[in-house]
Amino acid sequence: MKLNPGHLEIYFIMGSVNCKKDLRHVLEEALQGGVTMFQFREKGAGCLQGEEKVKLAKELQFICRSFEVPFIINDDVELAVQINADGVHIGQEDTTVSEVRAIIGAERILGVSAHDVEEAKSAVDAGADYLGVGPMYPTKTKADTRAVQGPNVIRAIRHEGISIPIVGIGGINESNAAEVVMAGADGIAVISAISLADDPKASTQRLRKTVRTLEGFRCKTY
Ligand code: 3NM
Repeated sequence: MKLNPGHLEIYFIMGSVNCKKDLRHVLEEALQGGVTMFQFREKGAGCLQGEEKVKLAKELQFICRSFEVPFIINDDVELAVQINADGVHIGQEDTTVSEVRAIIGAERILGVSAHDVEEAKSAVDAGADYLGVGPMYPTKTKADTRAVQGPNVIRAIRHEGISIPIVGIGGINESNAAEVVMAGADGIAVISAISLADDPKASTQRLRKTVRTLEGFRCKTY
């Protein structure tokens, strides 16, 4: 599947440890609310392994397909190829961008986490399709994040002429999503703002409205 910037408006990320309800239902409600891309990120204490992980991945992939929303897998390149996922997201610590591209081919989406201008430039040069930039704000969801960057790092990346799709990530919610988009992001990547919401559908709808409303006002210095 080819990526278009609209896919990144509301990028929902989740694994089995990120929600209190059945995560299949949470995903369905989020998709009904307008999630534009989904990443299966099965990480953290108590996360599923082996066959259980594969089974859950296939179930979530099936749900995403019924909404025609890209299904991306965090880190696990082998699983992505095995179940024919739409793409892979990798961090700076994982296998190199060009190695992953060689394995997944040109047709699959490749996302890379970047924390500063240099990392963004090298990810683009190596063939990333989009960048996840963070953490924008403090987050309780991921323990080993880098220092909080704030939306200005996205502005700095745009000022360097990088034009590929970007999402901000880390601590984004309804009260700060606008700043991230204004800084030049195509959208926002969130875990807890949707996975732990009382009403994932309504939260997604509100987040999407914010991102959409600001579309014409984004920093586009490239
Ligand atoms: N990556 P929440 S922050 C998975 O900075 C992840 O690269 C980050 O969860 C980074 O939306 C993060 O609940 C956690 O804050 C995002």
